[in-house]
Amino acid sequence: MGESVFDFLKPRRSGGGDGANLLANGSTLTLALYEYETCMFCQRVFSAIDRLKIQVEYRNVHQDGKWSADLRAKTGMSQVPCLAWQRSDGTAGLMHESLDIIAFLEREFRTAA
Ligand SMILES: N[C@@H](CCC(=O)N[C@@H](CS)C(=O)NCC(=O)O)C(=O)O
Repeated sequence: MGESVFDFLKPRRSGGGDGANLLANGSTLTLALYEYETCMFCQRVFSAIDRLKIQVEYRNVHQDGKWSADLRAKTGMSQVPCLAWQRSDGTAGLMHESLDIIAFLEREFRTAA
């Protein structure tokens, strides 16, 4: 999508990249967030990502039909935000609900800094 004069309305974003985060114990936690910009529940997750300074791969379901199809196939729902997480020990999961996602991120990263 190109730049717009309304870009100043978009929430500030940090993170990005491949979503890989090195934890204090040496393991890796890789994160991807199914989202879209104007979803207020997504915005509070964006704020937590910014505050915790973590890496998250963004999967915008409005910009790329691949991600909306992927979300529906994996969860049977189209609700965002949805966090996909994967640990280097092979465990993985998917999580809906912005407040649950923020609590998960705070648990994982509050002590990592
Ligand atoms: N309680 C949820 C609400 C999420 C929600 O309502 N998301 C809306 C977008 S703002 C959505 O995905 N609606 C479409 C759907 O549920 O299929 C949360 O806090 O994450």
